[in-house]
Amino acid sequence: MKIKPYIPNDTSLAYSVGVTLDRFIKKKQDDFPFASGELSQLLRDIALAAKIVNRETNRAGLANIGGAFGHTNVQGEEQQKLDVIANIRFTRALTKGGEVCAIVSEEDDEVIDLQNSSGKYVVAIDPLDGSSNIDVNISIGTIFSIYRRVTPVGSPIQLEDIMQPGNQQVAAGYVLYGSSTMLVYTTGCGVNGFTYEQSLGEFFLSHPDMKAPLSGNIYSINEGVSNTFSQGLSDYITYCKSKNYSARYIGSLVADFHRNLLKGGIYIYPETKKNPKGKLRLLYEANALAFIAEQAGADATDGIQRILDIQPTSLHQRTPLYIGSKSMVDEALSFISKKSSVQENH
Ligand code: P6P
Repeated sequence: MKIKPYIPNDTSLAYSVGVTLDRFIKKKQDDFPFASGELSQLLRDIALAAKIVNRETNRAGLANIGGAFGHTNVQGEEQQKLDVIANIRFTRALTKGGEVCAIVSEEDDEVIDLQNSSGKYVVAIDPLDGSSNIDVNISIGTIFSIYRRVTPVGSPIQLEDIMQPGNQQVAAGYVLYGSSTMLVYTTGCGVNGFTYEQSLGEFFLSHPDMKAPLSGNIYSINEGVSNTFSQGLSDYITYCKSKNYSARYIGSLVADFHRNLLKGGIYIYPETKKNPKGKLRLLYEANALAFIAEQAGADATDGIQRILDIQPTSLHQRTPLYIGSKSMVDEALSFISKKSSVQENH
């Protein structure tokens, strides 16, 4: 019998479609000798829900699932229909996957206890951030953090399983439903981005080992409320203008964060009169993006301390957020701390 050697690089007839998310997760799992596969399964469950939410955001205008749901969430924000749908999709996928014991969601007032005490993991999620942009076809996103529960598997979940600082995350990521749909995540060994190929229903590795530029010339902030900025922050914005930086603010955190991660830049949501503790939520927005930022060589702070070191005290607590290229975050902090120290001395 003649055996013909396989020629792996024969792309003359059929180009390689690349590395699927599933294959990447499996390979990375093999890199951890003691990995048991539960986290891998959890990541697959999130990817499945992302594919479904992607389909629904793409057809929102056609399927009468755009617009307001008619309720307000615990944040006092008007829920969009897709907020509710996305929340159902991710909660259902994580429940059926069997790896999760509890979920903290922007869309639910209380912790969702999945009654699965054998689940090792806790997920904090913003199922659809920026959803007010859905009806005007601007990019929106999902943001998620994954923690290992700290109480014994098999026992009822406790608050300490939920209120963990961001430096305890085992994984974090976001899905960007934009001109293309991407899933970007980290498990603490760098950041990798996957682009969704609709025709095959698969995420393919498109941005391996993502690294943020150390600096940049893009600043993202809502200057419409600049009259309530601290003097230090106002001085920093003036500095950005003096350097001819570009102002880019989409009003969708995941979209602004993703662009700044690739091109270099800083996103700032400070304390404002309307949001005296900042607008963004620590558990399911700031922590996940801060983990990704630091894994990509960038920075994330609340203006005083590292986001990942903040000990949560309440489920939906908010935090000021300065996140992006390291040197730009340092620059911003230098203006803020200078002014605050001057004010303290008066
Ligand atoms: P503002 C969306 O509601 C969000 O949470 C982020 O995605 C976005 O960056 C920010 O709020 C926009 O808030 O107050 O500038 O409209």
